[in-house]
Amino acid sequence: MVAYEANFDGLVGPTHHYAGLSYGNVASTENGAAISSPREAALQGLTKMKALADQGFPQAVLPPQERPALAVLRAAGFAGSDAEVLIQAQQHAPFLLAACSSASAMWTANAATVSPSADTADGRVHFTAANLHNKLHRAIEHRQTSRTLQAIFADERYFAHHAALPSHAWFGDEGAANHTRFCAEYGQAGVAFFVYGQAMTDPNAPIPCRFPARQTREASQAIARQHGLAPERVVYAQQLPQTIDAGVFHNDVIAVGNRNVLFFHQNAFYQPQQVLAELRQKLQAIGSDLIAIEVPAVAVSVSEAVQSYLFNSQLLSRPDGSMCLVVPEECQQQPKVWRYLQNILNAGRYPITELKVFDLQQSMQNGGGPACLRLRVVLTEAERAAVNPQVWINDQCYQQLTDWVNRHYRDRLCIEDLADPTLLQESRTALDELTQLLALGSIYPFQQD
Ligand code: SUG
Repeated sequence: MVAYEANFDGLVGPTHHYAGLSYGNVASTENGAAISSPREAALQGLTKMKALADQGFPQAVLPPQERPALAVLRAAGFAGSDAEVLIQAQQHAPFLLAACSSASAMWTANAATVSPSADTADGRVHFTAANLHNKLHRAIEHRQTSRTLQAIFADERYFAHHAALPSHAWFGDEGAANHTRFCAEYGQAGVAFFVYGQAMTDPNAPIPCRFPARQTREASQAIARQHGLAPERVVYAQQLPQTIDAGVFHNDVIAVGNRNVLFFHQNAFYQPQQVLAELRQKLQAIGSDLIAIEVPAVAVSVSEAVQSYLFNSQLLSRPDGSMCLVVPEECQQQPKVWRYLQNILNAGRYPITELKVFDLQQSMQNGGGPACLRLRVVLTEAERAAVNPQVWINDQCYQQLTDWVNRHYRDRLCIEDLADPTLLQESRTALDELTQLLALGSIYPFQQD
């Protein structure tokens, strides 16, 4: 069956701001007091989507969530009119207000784990919304994420949706950011590679001591089971705990894979030889040879990888089999990283033949690079035809969304603005119009989550 990979990028929401909400994510902590530009953030994301769509890569968009999340503030005991709730929250629980206002759903690599139909027992594309249990501002995303995914991938003949795993540390799940699918051809059975930070049932396995491990092995195993993946085509690997402590809060900050290529840092995995051997063997069983591009720590240190987001790149296949690496501008600004990338291109023995550089600074300052901003969904022609057609990025959709952003988004936002009731109103008006532009139906039950 012929299939291809489509990228569903998150559209940055109108409340995008910096609040240092993600302990363990270095950029988030460092920029906790910075002033944001929601408009610029959304336009930067749209520019990437349009450029990749223009190059022939299937590209779609996922809408933002309603923020501030008034229902969560009310659940925390704030009462009265919306304006009163916002003001009280700002006075008594500013961190909570910031968390409830985060536009973090933009990082759709964390929206869900997706298994293509070629890999699942019932031959449907399976989605499990990520519970994002480790961070409050992210743990409030999954209900809306499920509604959104169900509205876009609605046809039950092709798509199966699973609610997020139970919200408990045992099942900490961060979605596709810790999941890579390897294959020979997108439409053929592939190998699912799940990378976790902590195994709750293995007291002898090492754990990070400074920052939290967000993904558990138990969560990954539960997803593999409910998606009906064949155990002989699944590999579990632990992240090296020291890299989590160095700011690698998701595997996609230290490794990226596509088809039979794994581009990764020497310090990405615990017991890397075993991990690579199992991957190699399971890929061989499906008729594919793993190409492992390992970046040594002497060439690029973990800290340089975290600063530049070298591995938070998108590795995209062209029809001729060559690949293009989509990197953030920060890679160009880091001489060692840039040199390393040139060496890869010049080596002539890797499938990566082109680099595409994007300015994603607004997202990067919160620890979100090109790969964080997209959810990969492998689709056959029939499945593609069953996707809500309005979400595909083309000239018209891009123009409409750009106009929409320019009409509704603020140019500047700081923490103090989050209690402004007009921001809530602007946000609701914008989302209401967006549901019409993207023909999504009533996916936002304002205030009910
Ligand atoms: O969960 N940052 C996000 C970044 C997510 C990146 N995604 C992937 N690597 N796939 C996070 O840490 C920062 C929000 C703030 O501090 O305002 C934040 O949520």
